[in-house]
Amino acid sequence: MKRILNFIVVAFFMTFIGCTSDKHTQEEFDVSQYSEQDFDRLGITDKDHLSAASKRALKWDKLGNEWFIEFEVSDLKGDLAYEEGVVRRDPSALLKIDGKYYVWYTKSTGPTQGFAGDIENEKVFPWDRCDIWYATSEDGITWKEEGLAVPRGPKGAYDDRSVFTVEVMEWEGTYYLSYQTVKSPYNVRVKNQVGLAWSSSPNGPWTKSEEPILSPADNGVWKGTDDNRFNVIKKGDFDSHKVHDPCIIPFNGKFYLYYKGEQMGEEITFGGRQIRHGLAIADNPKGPYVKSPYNPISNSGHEICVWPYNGGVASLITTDGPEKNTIQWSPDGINFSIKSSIKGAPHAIGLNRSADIEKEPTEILRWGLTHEYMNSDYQYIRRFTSRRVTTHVAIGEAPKAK
Ligand code: AAL
Repeated sequence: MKRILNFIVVAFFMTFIGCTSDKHTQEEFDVSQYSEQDFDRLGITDKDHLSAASKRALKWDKLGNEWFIEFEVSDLKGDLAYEEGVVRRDPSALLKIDGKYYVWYTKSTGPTQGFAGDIENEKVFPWDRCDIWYATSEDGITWKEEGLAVPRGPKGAYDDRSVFTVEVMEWEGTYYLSYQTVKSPYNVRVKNQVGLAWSSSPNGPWTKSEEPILSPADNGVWKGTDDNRFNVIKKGDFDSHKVHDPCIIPFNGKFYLYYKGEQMGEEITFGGRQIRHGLAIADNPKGPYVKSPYNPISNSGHEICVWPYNGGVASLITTDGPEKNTIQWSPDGINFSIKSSIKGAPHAIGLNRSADIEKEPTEILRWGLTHEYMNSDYQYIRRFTSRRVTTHVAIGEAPKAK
């Protein structure tokens, strides 16, 4: 008897839950806020049976296509053309100063040996044993390498092994370079930090911060003492191993430092490497930068590519994670949502900060710099252009009447 009673109670609850959840999803979606024209344009004729896809389509902000673009990549000329034996990669944003474009980038020479050999004397990555160099151009195509901007620090300093992957910001007449730093020895488990340098001229001289302005979270626990980054007892925050790709932009009266986090015990999951983006905010360009409690602010992406747009911040998400190859926007610089998907974007983009950014959402992406792998030893800087996709007509077909 007791068993029968139990069965009736469970069955009742199941039916109840089933009904309410169905009712709930129907109720949640208010069709009255959409016009007949919206339904017609989306090809939805049965409003009582809306699929999840139809609901998403109806909720889409605006049925425009101004966030959708395609990219092309081409060679640069002059000193930034590919050079045998030289690594030039991860270009910063471009600043236009007195009629010339300026770019900063990672530079080193020689091949990469990796971690298996003599890490004290060899190069473990193409971005190991690097310094930050800069170049100028009048047209963005032919570049002149001007020289060293920020070198590695002296032995024992937090940046004594490599300084690389730089971004630039100009604020009230001062130029700020933020970049990754590694202290020797460059083993697999070494933590990567972020440094800052500033100058009143884009040509330097640069003053470096005495301490890093951002460091990995300290709450992961390695397992064992082997130099293996996959073996952990506890992974810790999304940025427990490395803070990378710093990019500072002035936003809402503060300074927003976006960065890529790498986690201890990284796995391949959720559409790629466990790469997420974080944010740290400061009142002054030199910091202190405080990590946002909302981190991570993206579960996808790789190199940071962010720009202010329409009172918020836009972000191009590439390479890793379930939302790779999308452009996203957030009204507050923290809560991003997808605006478009793209076929695939150039990596490590250096944005043209002199673009008329409010003209349209992707105006800043009309052209800029990127890097490409000639091979695993050598990378070089190239140019990208992008265009909006506005028509799809067959040869000889008349376009839509205006
Ligand atoms: C890049 C960046 C960081 C990584 C490496 C060099 O494109 O994400 O800089 O450390 O690859």
